This record gives sequence, C-alpha cells and structure tokens, in this order.
Amino acid sequence: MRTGLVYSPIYLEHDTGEHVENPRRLVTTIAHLKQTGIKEKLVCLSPRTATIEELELVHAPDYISYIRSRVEKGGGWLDPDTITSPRSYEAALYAAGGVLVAVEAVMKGEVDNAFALVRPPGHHATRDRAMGFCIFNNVAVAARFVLSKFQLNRVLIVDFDVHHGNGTQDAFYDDNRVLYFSTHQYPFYPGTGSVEETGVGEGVGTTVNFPMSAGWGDEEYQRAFKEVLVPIAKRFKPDFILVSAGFDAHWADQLAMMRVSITGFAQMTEILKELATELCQGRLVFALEGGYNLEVVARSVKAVFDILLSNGTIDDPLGKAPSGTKLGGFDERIEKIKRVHGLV
Ligand code: OKP
Ligand code: ZN
Repeated sequence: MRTGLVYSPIYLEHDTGEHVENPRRLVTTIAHLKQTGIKEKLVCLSPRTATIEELELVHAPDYISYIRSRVEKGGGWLDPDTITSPRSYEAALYAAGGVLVAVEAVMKGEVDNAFALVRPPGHHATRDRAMGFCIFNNVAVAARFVLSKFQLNRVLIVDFDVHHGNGTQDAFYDDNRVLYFSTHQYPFYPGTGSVEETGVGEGVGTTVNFPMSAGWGDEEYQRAFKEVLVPIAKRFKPDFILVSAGFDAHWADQLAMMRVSITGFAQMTEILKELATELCQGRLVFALEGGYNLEVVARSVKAVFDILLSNGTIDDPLGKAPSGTKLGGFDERIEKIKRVHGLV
C-alpha cells in the first residue's frame, strides 16, 4: 500500500501568533513523523494552490476576492475566532489545493490513500463567510472537485472533528451526491448539527448528524461508526471517501469535553479504511481540521498513518481518558438516529 502525505512549509506562513490554531500544530506533527521514521514510508506530495474556479465550486466569487483584498491590506480578524496575517490568503489557497493534490494522486493511482496536513482548517467556512479558524472549506471544495473532474457520482464526507462542520453541511445540504456524516460535541460551537438536520430537497437524508454529549468517548464513537456510519455508507455506495480529521475530541484537548483516545482515532481510521476498501477501491483522503493539544495531534496523525500502512500496534502513551462516571443517554441517542435515518 502506498500512502501520500501532503505538506509544505507554506502552511506555517498563516501566522496566527499565540492563537490555539497556530503553526506549531504542523511543526510538531512533522517532527514526530520524522522522528518515528514513518515519514520515510510515505509518498511526499507537494501542494498546489486551488484555482479561483475550483474555490468557486463552493465559495462566492465576492467572498474569495474579499479575502484576498483583506489579507493584502495586512490581514486581521475575519470573525471573532479567525485571524489572518499577510500570507494567509496564499496559505489558504494551498490548504484547499493540498486536499486537491491528495485527491488527484489517489484518482490517478499514484497512491492508494493520503493525508493532507494542511492549515488553515476548513469545515466551518461557508459559501460567503469565514468562521471558526476556517477561511476556505478545503474538504467541501475537494468533494465538488472530485465529482466534476473525475466524473464520480457520490462522495462520502466523514467529519470526526469535535466541532460540527456547519460549512460542509451547508454546502451539500440540498446535494444528494455528497453524504455528510458528522460526530461532534453537542450542544457546542458552532451550534448546528442536531439529529433533525437531515438535508433539504434532493438532499434529504444525505446529512447525518451524530451529536455527542460532553463526556462520551471511545465506546460511543465506536458504536456511532459501526452501527450508524457503516450501514449508512453501505447504503450510499460512495465512489470516494473524504475525512475531515480533527483530533480535538481527544480527552486531553483543551477546547472540548469529549473523551476519545489516540487508540480511538486509530479504530475509527480502521473502519474508514475497511469501508473505502469495500465500497470505493480504497479511495480515501484525510484532511486535517482541528486538534489543539500538540502532542495529541502529532501522535494521532502518526496513528492514522500506522493504520493506513498496516503497521501493527498503535502507540498511545497518553492512554484512555482518566476514569469518570459512566455518562448516560447514548442508547436513546443512537436509537433516535437510526430511526431518523431508516436504519431500523
Ligand atoms: C475549529 B475546528 C466561542 C468559541 C468559539 C471556535 C472553535 C473553532 C474550532 N466564540 N471557538 O472545528 O476545530
Ligand atoms: Zn474542531
């Protein structure tokens, strides 16, 4: 198996200072991939910029030029959470383009699967608004791109970042070619992602939200994947799987309150890899979204590669979440989701 890694130091030039979403997230991760020797086993892919036309698959032309001109004037805050520096527009073009390069490499058979280690992240960015550290919706652009450029019929997006990908949901809310499945802490930022949000028009049923209560962890994510994602994916029959991979559902992440472990992320990756093998010739691309504990991000990205490369055991020195009281309500939640999506 050949696995691609998309990365470039251009991503460090989106200079956010001491913001939690900062260049050290990638510096630490790349250092860990080198140190553990796994980087040598990967096919290193250089990102390109997304073209304006490609961005317009998701974003409004006026929004794209607004971002360019705001950043040209030196940058600043685009929303209460999202800061830009003089090179942020360029970095954001490469972030979207990085996922496109990963998708192209998989489609051309140069690699079997890939991980695009990009920033800024993308899943909160809507057609005409930057929010939640996101400027362009990297994964949404890649989904529309693979549909049009490679004439595929259906793309599955799995978003296990702890925050709901409101921008991605929005982009495909009425589009039955893209099934958006998200697990996220709820209620939480950005506020969207209830079970009842299932799509509109042609898109009814192709938005699948799995809201998680604060305190749930590996067992609950595992059941969400096995009992909901797997049957949904088999019914949908995707031609490609894109993953909005955020590692902020980890118990040690400082932004959220979920209790997933690195081993948990590895188990989720294993399920995604099996789904891709069974349903779409292994076509699977991960793109980094959030994750703010530097050690967690570095080790989780490494764990994803260990699964993609079938490297045997997963290194998880941080271990499972420190024990707490068993938090209820999961059985009722999963039953409701199964009912809403016709799985029972
Ligand atoms: C980005 B990604 C209230 C706090 C908002 C924004 C979190 C963005 C997360 N203003 N926090 O999904 O990890
Ligand atoms: Zn997040």
